[in-house]
Amino acid sequence: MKQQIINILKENKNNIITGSYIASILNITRSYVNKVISSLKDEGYNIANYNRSGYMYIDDIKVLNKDLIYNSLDNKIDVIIFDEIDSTNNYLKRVAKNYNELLCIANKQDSGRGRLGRTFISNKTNGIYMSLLVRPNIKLSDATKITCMSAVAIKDAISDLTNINPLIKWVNDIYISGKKVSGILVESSIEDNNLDYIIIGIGINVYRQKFDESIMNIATSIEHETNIVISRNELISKVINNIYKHINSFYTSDFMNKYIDSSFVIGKDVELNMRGTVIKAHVKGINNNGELIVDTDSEKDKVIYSGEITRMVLHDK
Ligand code: BT5
Repeated sequence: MKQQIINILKENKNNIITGSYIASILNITRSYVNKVISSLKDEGYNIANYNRSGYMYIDDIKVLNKDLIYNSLDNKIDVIIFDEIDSTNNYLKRVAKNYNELLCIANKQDSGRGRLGRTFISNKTNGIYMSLLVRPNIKLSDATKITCMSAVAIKDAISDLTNINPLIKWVNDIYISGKKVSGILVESSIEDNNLDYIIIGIGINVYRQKFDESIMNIATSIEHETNIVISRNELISKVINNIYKHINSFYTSDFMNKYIDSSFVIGKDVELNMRGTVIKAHVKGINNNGELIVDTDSEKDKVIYSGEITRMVLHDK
């Protein structure tokens, strides 16, 4: 029924049509038409309401579309879309044994996860919540670099579609104007000391939205920062294409240089929470393994890897 109503609305694009007109064509009640249209709007369809029961189809730029995504992928992999799921990372873990590669996307996650047991909040239809299952041919010791590689893939895709150049906050956050627009959660499965698979989980705040109180002051969206309404389908395929470009040339790609060049933290004074102990440090750089190099009161050029840090607070200079 959804598709039939979309078809009627699209056939009458730029014209106002009434709920009773749709109801009479499809032999359903007006209130049912109303219900279906509300759920279409919920999926991202832009349908304007006029008076009480007039509708006008505007566009579907905000709607996830599996065919559009698949057709734009350089490397054709299966794509699965859920309207709502616990977590796209969790889903891929559950089905990993049945697939070589798979891209799972959701309009909303009920238990979206961040790192170290933290939560990643989704706002239905207003963001990208997706995970990619891959089995890259890389050394286990290089798996941590996948987070850096993914950050560069996201940052480049956002700059490609907008007029802004996001920065990367070590180790897994993408920032615009000092606020977080995207986070990455990479999880890997190891078998016999080799990488079995990697799940790259990516959350991006795409459209303007009312953020949960807990993140209101730290989060932003691409639309809020640029006033551009981009297509999630286009952004998804660009990010995935960028990831594959780097994975396929992992040992020759320049992603780590780009990661370092786009760093939001180099040169800043920070507070590092090292699993409970807070130390003050000055960030001098990031090395080719993606580790942080800092000066602290007691140690110069201290190398810190991401697993040691539970939180980093920046002090602008
Ligand atoms: C992350 O963790 O930022 C990793 C986020 C990964 C999310 C994706 S969505 C698809 C896939 N499936 C999942 O279940 N997860 C992945 P972390 O660096 O630990 O940051 C978490 C912190 O970011 C929270 O404690 C909040 O402070 C903040 N936060 C939560 N939701 C946010 C949002 N939508 N935008 C900006 N900040 C947010």
